[in-house]
This record gives sequence, C-alpha cells and structure tokens, in this order.
Amino acid sequence: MQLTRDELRQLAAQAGLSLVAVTTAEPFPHLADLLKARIRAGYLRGMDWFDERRADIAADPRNLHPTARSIVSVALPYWIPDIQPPNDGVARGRIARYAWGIDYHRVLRERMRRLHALLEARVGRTLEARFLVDTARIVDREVAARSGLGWQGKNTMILVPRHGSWVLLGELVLDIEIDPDQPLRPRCGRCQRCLDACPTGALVAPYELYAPRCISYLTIEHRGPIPWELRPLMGNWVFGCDVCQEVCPYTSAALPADDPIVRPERIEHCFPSLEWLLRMSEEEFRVVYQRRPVLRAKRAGLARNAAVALGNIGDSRHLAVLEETVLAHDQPLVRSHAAWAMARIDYSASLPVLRTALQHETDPLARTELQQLLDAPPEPVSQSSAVLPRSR
Ligand code: B12
Ligand code: SF4
Ligand code: SF4
Repeated sequence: MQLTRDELRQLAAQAGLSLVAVTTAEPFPHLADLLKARIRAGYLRGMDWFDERRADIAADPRNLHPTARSIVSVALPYWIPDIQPPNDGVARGRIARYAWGIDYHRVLRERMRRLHALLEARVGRTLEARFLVDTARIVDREVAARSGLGWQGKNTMILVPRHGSWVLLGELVLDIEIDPDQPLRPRCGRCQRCLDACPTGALVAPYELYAPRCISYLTIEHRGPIPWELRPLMGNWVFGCDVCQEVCPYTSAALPADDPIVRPERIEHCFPSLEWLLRMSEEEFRVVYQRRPVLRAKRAGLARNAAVALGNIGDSRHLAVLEETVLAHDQPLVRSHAAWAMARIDYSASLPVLRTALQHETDPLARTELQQLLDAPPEPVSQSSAVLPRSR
C-alpha cells in the first residue's frame, strides 16, 4: 500500500515529531569523495571513528540497510528564548543549547519507534526499519538537505524554515516507498556572519569546518590537553559552542520549542558555576547530568574546561579555588589546566604554587605543562578577551 507524504506527516505529529521530510535511499553522489578529502586534510582529526571506511558506508544507505527504499528525515526543534544566567555575581560557564534538555538521541529514537509502530498499523504489514541519530552510519545533514527538511548554511548547519539551525536530526530508514520531498534552495546569499564571528577561526571557508579548532570539538570530544593557543579563544564555553548559530539572521526568527524535554531543569544544565565544576565529585556529576548530553565530556573534561573558562574571565578572586585545584584535584588534566589559568590571571602570584605543584606532580603531561608555565607565562587576559556574547 502506497503512503502519501501528508499521511506520513499526520502520523509523525502523533508520534511527537513535528518536522519530517522524505528522501529516497539512493546513494549520496560525491559524499564519499568529499568526506575522504576532508579526512585526508585533517578536518576531522581526533575523531578516529570518522575514517575512510565510514565515509564509504555513509555515502550509500543500502550498504547497511539493503532493503531500504525511503529515508524519513526528522528534526527536533530546541530553541527556548527566556533563559539567561542569573545576575548573582557567580562566575558561570556556558553549555550549548542543544545539551540543556534530555539527551536527544534517546528522545528521537523513542519517537521514531512510535512513528514506526503507527506506520505498520497504517500499511498493515511489518516494516523493516532502522533508527539512526548521530551515528557513524549516515551523515544526518546530507539526508536532511536532500529531503528538503532544511538547507545547509555556510556554518555547515542545517537550517529549517521557522526554526533556524536550532534542530537536532535523525533518520528512520524504511523498506517502503514514499514520494520524496524536494530539496530547498540554500539561502545564505552574500552573508558570512558565522565565518566572521567564529572565535577560533574554525570555519575556514564557507561550508568548511576545521574541527580541531572548533570549541565544540575541544570541549566535548577532545580528551587531552587543549592547545595553549586556543584556550584564550574559548571564552566561558564549557560544553559545546553556539556562536556560529547565534549570529545567524535566520536563527533570530526561530519559534520557541513547545516541548518539555528541551527545557533545562536546573541552572547547572545551562550556566553552571565554574567553581562548582572544579569541585564536583563524580557522583554529583552523574546525578546532575544524568540523561543529558553533558555526560559525554566526562567529569575531568568538564572540569578542565571550567579551569580554562576561569583563566579567560581573569578575575583574581578565583585564584584560591584554582590553587586548591592545582594542588588537590584528583585528575592531572584538571590540575594542569588550573595551573595555566592561575598563571594567566596573575603570573607572579601563581609562581610559588606552580613550583610547589611541580615538586609533587607525578603525571608526565601535567609536569610538562607546569615546567612550560614556569619557563614562560601564557598570554595574559586582555580587556577585550574572553567571555563571549550572551545569547539574545
Ligand atoms: C563530527 C560531528 C561534529 C564535529 C565536526 C562538525 C562538522 N561540521 O563536521 C564537531 C565536534 C566539531 C561538531 C560540532 C557541532 N555539532 Co556535530 N556532528 C558531527 C557528526 C557526528 C558528523 C558530521 C559530519 O559528517 N561531518 C563531516 C563534514 C564533511 O560534514 P559537514 O561539515 O557537515 O559538511 C557538509 C557541508 O560542508 C556540505 N557542503 C560542502 N560543500 C558545500 C557547498 C555548498 C554550496 C553547500 C550548500 C553545502 C556544502 O556537505 C557536507 C556534507 O553534508 C554529526 C552527526 C552525523 N552522524 O551526521 C553531528 C551534527 C552535525 N552535529 C550537530 C550539532 C548540533 C553540533 C553543534 C551545534 C553542537 C554545539 N552546539 O556545540 C556543533 C556545530 C558546529 C558546526 N558549525 O558544525 C547536529 C547538527 C544539527 C543541524 N541543525 O545541522 C548533528 C547533525 C547531530 C544531530 N544528529 O543532530 N559536530
Ligand atoms: S561551534 Fe563555535 S568554534 Fe565551532 S565553528 Fe561554530 S563558532 Fe566556531
Ligand atoms: S550566518 Fe549568514 S552565512 Fe552563516 S549560516 Fe547564517 S545566513 Fe548563512
């Protein structure tokens, strides 16, 4: 039985999916070559799972799903306008908006399962299906662009009419034919605000993101020490970065998302205290961020990022918590980044602490960083540096 696009949209709305569009399961021409060229040029360095084999698989949905006929591209909108950091004098980090609510992987998969059940009831037979969200098996944005769910911006994001780029993507791969939707026309025109605003220069050209410089990569995916030259550019982002989306004219027209799962439940889900991040126990981390994307950074990663953020804020009132961290944090990665932050805020005041720390430090990487700091100061905080613009 043939299914129309309108019927699909009605069933999707019942399943909690307000934004869907359809494309075929045909291969994506040129995608494997594009991905391989980017991999070879180092654009995805540090994400080892993103290899050339993955590029070949992702370029043809039938590699993994031989019976696939259609792909339903789905988007979860997550813009909420009314949340700002409290004006309480506490130094706070920023968490990217996509991570404020419940982990979207789980939400989208559940809703796609509901849609699948409704579709089976509608067509009266078992439908072979795959539920994909943010996996190595498909390039989510490529599907969203071909299905016309959204169009690709120069910041590489998918922008959806009335929601801007504040959407998360998934795919329901099906063995049933549905009339495909048409792609949308890209609408950046001569604008290049996102390229100009990127704090680290990670958007090296339109549609080209060099991930090793991207704050999102550095704060979420990257596990080791953050290169010194990038730390001052990271502002107070502790998980992800939204700058190239916030400056986009299309995102300022986004509709608020009417969905409880995208709302933060406590301030730590969006603007956590940086001192608290440095002191939090493993248990606190797990309890506060359970079921949220932030878990991906792990406690050590989040505390490392908090140390960098305090270094960028540059307020000597934070030297005490940083000293405590340098001397007593259980993670060497955090100790070494706190040492950098101290030295950046007040080099001469930090020297005795750095010397004491070096006497006791046993971790080779942390020792190297301490020695480098004793040999030469990091770039001091300037008037213009650091805390990035707030969202509207
Ligand atoms: C690896 C990855 C990252 C990496 C690299 C990002 C990147 N741009 O590749 C890092 C860690 C940096 C990252 C960051 C973020 N990510 Co991410 N990430 C992914 C992942 C897993 C793979 C992306 C990928 O394949 N990259 C390969 C490169 C080559 O693809 P690309 O840069 O998008 O390139 C496309 C365009 O350049 C386009 N293109 C090339 N030339 C031209 C020319 C023209 C004229 C046009 C029109 C297009 C065009 O074709 C390419 C393929 O579609 C996807 C999930 C998935 N499985 O697809 C999520 C995903 C892309 N990420 C997502 C999100 C939300 C983010 C962040 C916003 C999180 C945050 N707030 O911190 C940032 C955004 C940074 C940015 N501007 O992209 C969402 C994006 C949703 C959307 N609306 O687009 C995805 C789809 C996850 C999801 N399921 O929702 N991410
Ligand atoms: S997420 Fe931030 S660092 Fe990454 S490309 Fe966008 S603006 Fe640049
Ligand atoms: S800021 Fe401008 S160039 Fe960048 S994605 Fe938005 S419209 Fe396109």
